[in-house]
Amino acid sequence: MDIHVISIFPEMFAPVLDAGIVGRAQRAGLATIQAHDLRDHTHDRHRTVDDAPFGGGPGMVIRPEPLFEAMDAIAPPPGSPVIVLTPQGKRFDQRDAERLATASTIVFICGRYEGIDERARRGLATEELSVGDYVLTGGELPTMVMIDSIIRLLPGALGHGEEAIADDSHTSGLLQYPQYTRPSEYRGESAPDVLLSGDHAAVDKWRRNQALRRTLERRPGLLAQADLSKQDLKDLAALGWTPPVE
Ligand code: 9D3
Repeated sequence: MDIHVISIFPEMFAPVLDAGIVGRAQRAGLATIQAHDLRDHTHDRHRTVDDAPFGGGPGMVIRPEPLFEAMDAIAPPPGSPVIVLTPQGKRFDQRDAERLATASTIVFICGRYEGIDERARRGLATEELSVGDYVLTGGELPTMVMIDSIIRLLPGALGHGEEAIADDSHTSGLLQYPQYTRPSEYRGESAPDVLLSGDHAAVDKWRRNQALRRTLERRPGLLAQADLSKQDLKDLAALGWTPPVE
């Protein structure tokens, strides 16, 4: 997979993306990540990428020319996802990560200021994505969030111990159950006996029930989409939950 990023802060990316699993995936040849400096696609002495909004108002808007010229230089294969990061975008989720993990080339265009010129957005973007309803200073961190979630899905990106953890599907849309490790008692608090019992069926049952309780408490909206068994529905009913009617 070849990932291109267009940004006025291209130096932000390597320190984050050269570390950990994503760094290892790059070194293994599973993905390349190139951060392009938008200012390299300007023609004036001051390398100006932005200008005041037509019609007035606060802030600055990224001019279309450097964006189009940066895209001409990258020349992604036709049909490649070209993602503009913007607070107005669709909220990125795991399904987007799974879909984008099948692309061969992806371009991320990081907005700053009040956004990018509408003609660049319409002319270049195949989609617009956000990471959530909070205000950041630009699209660089959202881009890194998305790259991280996409690259870990590439075959071979996770080590053997990590593969099982990557099978997020078996948790089927519920929050994770609580985890414990040694020591079995710490500062007066014991790990649940069932986890030390060696009874794998009992452990599975306890974990599933804990996942259901946590999801109900913290993210009840997830339950409507979750893959729930008859037993799950019984357990949830015991906790006072009833399936929403469409
Ligand atoms: C103060 C400026 N705001 C006026 C209504 C709009 C605005 C423009 C640009 C707010 C933030 C930004 C910079 N953010 C992003 O480019 C961004 C972002 C975000 O802020 N939150 C969540 N996801 C994303 S993706 C890109």
